[in-house]
Amino acid sequence: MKKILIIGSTGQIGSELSVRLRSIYGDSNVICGYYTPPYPDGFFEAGPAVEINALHIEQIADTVKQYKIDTIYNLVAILSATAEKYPKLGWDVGIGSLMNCLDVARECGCAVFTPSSIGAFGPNTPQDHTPQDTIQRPSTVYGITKVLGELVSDYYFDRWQVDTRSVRFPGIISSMTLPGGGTTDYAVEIFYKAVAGESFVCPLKAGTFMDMMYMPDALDAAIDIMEADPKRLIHRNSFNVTSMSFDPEMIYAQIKKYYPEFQMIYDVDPLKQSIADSWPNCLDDSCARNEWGWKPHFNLERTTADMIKRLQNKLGKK
Ligand code: AKB
Repeated sequence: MKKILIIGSTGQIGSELSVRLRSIYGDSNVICGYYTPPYPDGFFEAGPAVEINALHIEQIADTVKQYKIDTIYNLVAILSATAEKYPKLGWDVGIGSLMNCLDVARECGCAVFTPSSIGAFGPNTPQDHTPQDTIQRPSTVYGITKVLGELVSDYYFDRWQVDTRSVRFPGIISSMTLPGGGTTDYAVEIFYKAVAGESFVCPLKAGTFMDMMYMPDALDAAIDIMEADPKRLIHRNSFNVTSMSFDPEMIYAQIKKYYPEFQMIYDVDPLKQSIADSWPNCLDDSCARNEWGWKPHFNLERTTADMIKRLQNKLGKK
């Protein structure tokens, strides 16, 4: 049975990944490293939790040794738009947490998952059906940290056989914990506004296409890549994965099927728009499909139906 440490377990992905991993490997085999509040409801009752500042390597090392951890999920990052406002913070947090995890993993024999992102691509990357192996010259500090993360993770595998694996996540849509500071966050916020009966101010222009994924598929991707047969992996860091690609008009039209009165207006945020314009419209994820059987289950229609049902319950709107 795996013994897993999640660092950054209270964020958008971590708060749901911890629940899913515990359902597979057992509550006591998944240790949640936390640092930044707010903490999800019932967080401290659900299983072992340890305060970890990912920039302090000894805190990671002590926890790994105490709990005999064999797999680290490193989910610590400052997302793209916030990192553009605070580039030094974006760099320090993204690279500091990654290097600490890799060094502890090397010493203690752990596998490491650190998500990459569509942000690892840039304005010179082919925008449609973006290949697995292509130009990666991002124009954001977040993207630079992600490219470095991919390269250094492959380096630790090639040089010291640290079992590093990862995926390039698109925007993730979810109902439990809000994302913060990302360029794709609008695709979550729009649902909250619709269900609350408010109008939505969209920060991106109509026609801005980006890859997206519903949380259950993102959890499958993070778990399946770590369970994949290493003999089948030609790539490691990181695999293109996607479930859908849409622009603001398409998600608005889907939500209007449930809330015909819902209104969306545009007030473009130049920073977010320039980041989104530098990212792909839609990825080619055939390497992930061929090398470890990646297959998403949620398209825009299914995501919309499930998000609305969950947010109606959460916000007491039905
Ligand atoms: C962001 O928008 O910064 C993230 C991402 C796509 O990596 N959601």
